[in-house]
Amino acid sequence: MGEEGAQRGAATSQVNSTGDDQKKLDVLSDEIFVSVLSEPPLLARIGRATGPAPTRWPGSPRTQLPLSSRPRARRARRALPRPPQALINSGACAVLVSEERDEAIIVPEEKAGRFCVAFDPLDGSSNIDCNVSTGTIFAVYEKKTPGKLGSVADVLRVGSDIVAAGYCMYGAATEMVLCFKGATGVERFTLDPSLGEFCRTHSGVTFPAGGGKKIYSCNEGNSPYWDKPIQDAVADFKVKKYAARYVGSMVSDVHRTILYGGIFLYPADTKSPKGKLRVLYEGFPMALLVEAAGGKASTGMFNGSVQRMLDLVPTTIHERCPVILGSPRDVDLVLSRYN
Ligand code: AFP
Repeated sequence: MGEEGAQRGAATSQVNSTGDDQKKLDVLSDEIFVSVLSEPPLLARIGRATGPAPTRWPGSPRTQLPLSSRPRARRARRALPRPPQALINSGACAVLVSEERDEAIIVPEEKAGRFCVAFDPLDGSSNIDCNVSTGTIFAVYEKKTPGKLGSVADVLRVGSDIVAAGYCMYGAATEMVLCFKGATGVERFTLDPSLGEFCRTHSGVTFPAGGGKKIYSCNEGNSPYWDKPIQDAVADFKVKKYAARYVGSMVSDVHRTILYGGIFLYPADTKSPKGKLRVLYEGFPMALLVEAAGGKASTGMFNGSVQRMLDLVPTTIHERCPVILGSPRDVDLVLSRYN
């Protein structure tokens, strides 16, 4: 990133809608994401693909997707339309929820489209300054409220209503992973910077058979505050000689979990009874992807019961929830501790 990149990583001296420190790159990513959503092709493709039971990403193996390639990002930064204007011109979106904005963006009726998108434009941004991988996470809903105008009710609904979800990971390569509701396996795309396009590299990706590598991934510094079943389950993993791996960027930790196997946990604790991660743009999209890949996603004990993540119904757009996801082998081990 160099000096300019380091400056973009610098904090804005503000906190975002969920109380986290906000970096300049958080704000820039939010603006780019909203700007990109002003261009209909991606959502139009999703629209074509979301029939009654979408299971496959449409198109050829070399699928062009207009997400944040670097040239595009630079163009967007130079001539960035103000977000409401971009949405007015889109025709694709009815409601947008961003981690970086307190309120949902409701697209004016005359330009409102069919989809609602909740996104964390730059997840893991506390890792920017030390050059550790970050990502973007998003979930797509179909608008359900009658009439043209959307409302927050279009995203405050059960997680299993999501029609598509995905993330981008900004690591050694820029990768994008997507799935549709009902899919078997997730689709992997890698950015080819020479083309400025994402090229599909793997289709129908699932967890390794049998659960894969024995890896548990959590912020163990919080362990004194966890409930006993979580403490006992993590102790079990150690007895079973699991390796600990924790990046602290959810995209990176979940990506590794899907590809290698194991489990990722950010459970509730006595300091944060609702957990840390956000339902709409962290918990739900990752749960849809993990389930599509043949894994499981649970809240652990939350509001008095152990729940499947996608059965939650959020009541506010920036709500948090505990997250326990990964291979069935390992998630079941954790959940068995609640029996
Ligand atoms: P930031 O975007 O503030 O870096 O938060 C990242 C995150 O939401 C998620 O990506 C990580 O899994 C989790 O928080 C890490 O939280 P801890 O720093 O408390 O372990």
